[in-house]
Amino acid sequence: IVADKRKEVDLKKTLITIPQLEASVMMERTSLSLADALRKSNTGIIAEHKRRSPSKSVINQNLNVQDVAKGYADAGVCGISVLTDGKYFGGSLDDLVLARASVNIPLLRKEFIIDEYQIVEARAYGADVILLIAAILSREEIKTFSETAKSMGLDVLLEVHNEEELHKSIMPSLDMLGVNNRNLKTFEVSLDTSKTLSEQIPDDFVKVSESGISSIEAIQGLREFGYKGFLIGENFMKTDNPGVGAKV
Ligand code: IGP
Repeated sequence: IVADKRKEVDLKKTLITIPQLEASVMMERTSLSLADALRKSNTGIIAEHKRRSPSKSVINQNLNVQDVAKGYADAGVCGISVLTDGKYFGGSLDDLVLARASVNIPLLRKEFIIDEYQIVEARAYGADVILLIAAILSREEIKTFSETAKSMGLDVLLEVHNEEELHKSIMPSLDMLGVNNRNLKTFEVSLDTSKTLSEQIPDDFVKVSESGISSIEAIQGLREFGYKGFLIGENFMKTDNPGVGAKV
């Protein structure tokens, strides 16, 4: 994936430069904080727009992103995660722009970020939050990328899957720490991943549990371990009306 992204970004840089992205009127928009929304919420749902995935192939190809985003917002979720990766998840930056045009709640650009260019792009296409994945970044990269994002008014969600990634990543420029319950190599999902790692996450970060969450009971169980945010995709997207499942 990282090699694909490298190629994709290098090509994009020749088509639209960073100064061109920075000239977008979207850059002047006041961004919305997902971390704040989660701190204030007593539900904590972050609902994801996800057409397909490497682990499950097709999830739902029949819906339009505006309807999905509106359905999620009407359900009262704290934020929406929009997959922008095309090759593996069938998403695009168009999805992000269309979601932005449809709702006024925090939007997370769900992407494999390996270059600062993608952070400027996230802001220019209407995102409020970026995801950084510890498994594909060095500590130095996490530091530069998160500081760049903060300087542009974006929140940062850092994703880890194990103790080593967590310890490598902890730094003040992160807002939220997400534990991915899905092992990105084997696709196996276990909510115990979140539960085991929770005590090692310092209290100043908003804790988010990601993937494989499919019931209220699961959410309640995770809350007992200090989680305030719950990133849910497939469980909502596999239905005809994702907003109904997201109702809180
Ligand atoms: C959502 P699920 O199991 O509810 O569809 O998972 C989200 O956590 C998952 O899509 C995800 C992801 C990622 C996708 C978590 N981290 C990194 C792509 C890249």
